[in-house]
Amino acid sequence: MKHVDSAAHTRGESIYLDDIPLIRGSLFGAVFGSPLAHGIVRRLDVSGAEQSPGVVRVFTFQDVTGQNQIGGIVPDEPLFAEGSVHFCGMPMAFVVAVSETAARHAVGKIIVEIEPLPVITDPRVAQSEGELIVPPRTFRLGDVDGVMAECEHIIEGRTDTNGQEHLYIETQGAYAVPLENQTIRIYSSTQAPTAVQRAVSKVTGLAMHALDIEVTRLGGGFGGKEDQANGWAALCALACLHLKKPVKYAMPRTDDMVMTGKRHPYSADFTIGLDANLKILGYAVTFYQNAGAAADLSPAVLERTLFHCTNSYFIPNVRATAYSCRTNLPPNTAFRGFGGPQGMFVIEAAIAKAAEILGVPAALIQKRNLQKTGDVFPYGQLAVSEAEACWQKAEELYDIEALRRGVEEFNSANKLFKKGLAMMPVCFGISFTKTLMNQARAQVHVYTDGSVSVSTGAVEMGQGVNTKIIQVVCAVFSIDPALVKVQATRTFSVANTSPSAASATADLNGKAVLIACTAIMGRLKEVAATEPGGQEMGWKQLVMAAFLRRVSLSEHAHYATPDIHFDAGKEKGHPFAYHVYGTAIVVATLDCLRGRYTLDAVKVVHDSGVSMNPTIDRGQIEGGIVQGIGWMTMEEVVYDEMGRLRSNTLSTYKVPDIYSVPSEISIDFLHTELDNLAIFRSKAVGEPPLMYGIGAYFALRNAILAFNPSGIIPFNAPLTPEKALMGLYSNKPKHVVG
Ligand code: LUZ
Ligand code: MOS
Repeated sequence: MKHVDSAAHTRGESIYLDDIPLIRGSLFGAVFGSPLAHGIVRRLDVSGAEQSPGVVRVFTFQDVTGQNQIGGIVPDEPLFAEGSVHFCGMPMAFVVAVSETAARHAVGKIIVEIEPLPVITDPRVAQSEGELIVPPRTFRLGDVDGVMAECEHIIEGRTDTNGQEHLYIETQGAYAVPLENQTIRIYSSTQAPTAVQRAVSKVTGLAMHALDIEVTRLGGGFGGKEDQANGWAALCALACLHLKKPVKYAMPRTDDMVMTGKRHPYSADFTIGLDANLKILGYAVTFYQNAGAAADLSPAVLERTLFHCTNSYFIPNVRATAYSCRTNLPPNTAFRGFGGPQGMFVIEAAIAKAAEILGVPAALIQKRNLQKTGDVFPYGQLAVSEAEACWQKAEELYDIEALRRGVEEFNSANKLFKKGLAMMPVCFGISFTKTLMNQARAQVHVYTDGSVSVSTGAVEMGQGVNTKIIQVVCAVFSIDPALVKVQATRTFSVANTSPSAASATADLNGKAVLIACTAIMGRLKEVAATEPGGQEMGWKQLVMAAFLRRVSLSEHAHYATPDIHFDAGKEKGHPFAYHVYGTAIVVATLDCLRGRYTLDAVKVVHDSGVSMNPTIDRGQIEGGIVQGIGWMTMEEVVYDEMGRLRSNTLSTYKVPDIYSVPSEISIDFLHTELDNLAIFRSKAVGEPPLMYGIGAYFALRNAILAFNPSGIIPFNAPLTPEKALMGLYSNKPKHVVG
């Protein structure tokens, strides 16, 4: 089935926040953000803004009617700076005016005096000064220290991965509309309507039942709107409550880039121990997560880094410690993969370094250590593993040996261009790591004309979840998709929802829809069995017959993932419903004079279970790969030592465009019939493919080493053309041409 939005998207008719027709009298907000990354506020003078033309009112922390607090996991994030500032761009005031232009103009008239305090941007510095968001955590398996004594090879190293700007096409924003009796409807560009509802409730003091959060769709989220849509909605709601007028704030791109957090940069130290047969016996790793100035989702992201620190490999002895470090950057947040990619990069770097030192292909070490069914993860869950199946299918399908020979032949025939090849296996756990979040609800109405309306907690953000939900309905009712409509996601229709995140949205909400539809279908079957001529009735007739007999045509159902649990005290359990596996082969060509590169091919075998929509899943995989390549090779978030974002526009922050897409992306599905907890056994597909992009870093690294075998290339991503050039000419190669 085609993506239900494809026609409207193509015609430009789909409704995003900025397309909602405004109510007459609507007002517009603009945020004044802190110019300094850390300091004590000595003076905040908004009088100039108040007198600016068109301004209705300027809000600060003093106007908060509830609590000045939007922290989700840890209450450590004021909505408005109060007394001190902790990152550049931290909201200090919200100007509301009759037009966007008037509001933005007035922001420039606000005067602040801030007494500067020392700025920390490096997570290692924060850790050494005891600036931690939460206490460190350690996952343990076996006895790492003991086993290292038995290892033939012990290799140590350090890695650094940078952040990543979400760059959803639609920026953050909200539009708050007053209803009667202190009730507010908020249109929000959020992945988590309930999170917005909770945050607004806390800030305004209104009960959750007075806050209807509505989301039709997002122009992209990628995790950036899992937690960070809350603040803007709270600002609009607060102003709406005070002024009794609709208030809208859709962020200008630069505000969005400056004020919102990104993927967490990580620094890490590793020690990997191998025996003479290249079996990895032990792996010790310490992660330093750059959390930014407040917790946001950092503790959960940190946890997923630990869960994925061994990627697709079975390692019998592991010690992984992770620090969530408080710095003076905007609070970093969820981003596709949610800490998993950062953890996987380190084990891949450890394997690559071991391979380089031992003079063997990294693929040999990777292959020899792939996890098997029954192997235990460091957190205690037993694997039902497709790691070897994906790798083997990739070997057969794409003839890796021929590809490798092709690369070698190219490299011996060419001096100034070199190719590199890397394998990138992936294993990603599906479920929110917080067990309680793995629940969902759905409301299904069948109308007397036979049309069906579905509401769930799922937010459509381009990923195709509404299409999959329609497929679930059609499968149960055996009806045409044209009869089914998925409604906007609303907190008044479906309550207490988890964010659309963790790749689990179609599974959780789809299963709730399945339960609801199955219940309605059960009642309809009973009507068909007992009504004269019932067996011959078509869908519409049957629905009408049921209505006439006063049988309920509506259902509200609940689903909670069974069998999952995790004990954070012991750091052991069974947190994931299942894992998604895959293997990618990445080939890159490097221009050794300029450091520029192109990706020749990404060839993937992806474990999809039984894909319920191969077209949508393919789209998710292609997008994930390109986004992963962007993170690894070109997107460079730059903060200066004062904590100011230097890469704050699209001229200074390079994202993949059509020209950076690999010349070839081949996707083959590993079709597995094993029973699992995925909806219709169609495994989750949102996040896992991003990590194939990690292979691009290692393919490029291999190309650099083909040119300069003694090149020094820190494990520092993104490997931009500038860094590639430094690697190519590092350590004074003897054979430099020229
Ligand atoms: N959000 C969350 C997530 O709260 N918990 C998770 O485990 C998760 N995983 C991926 C993306 N968002
Ligand atoms: Mo996401 S990082 O699953 O919102």
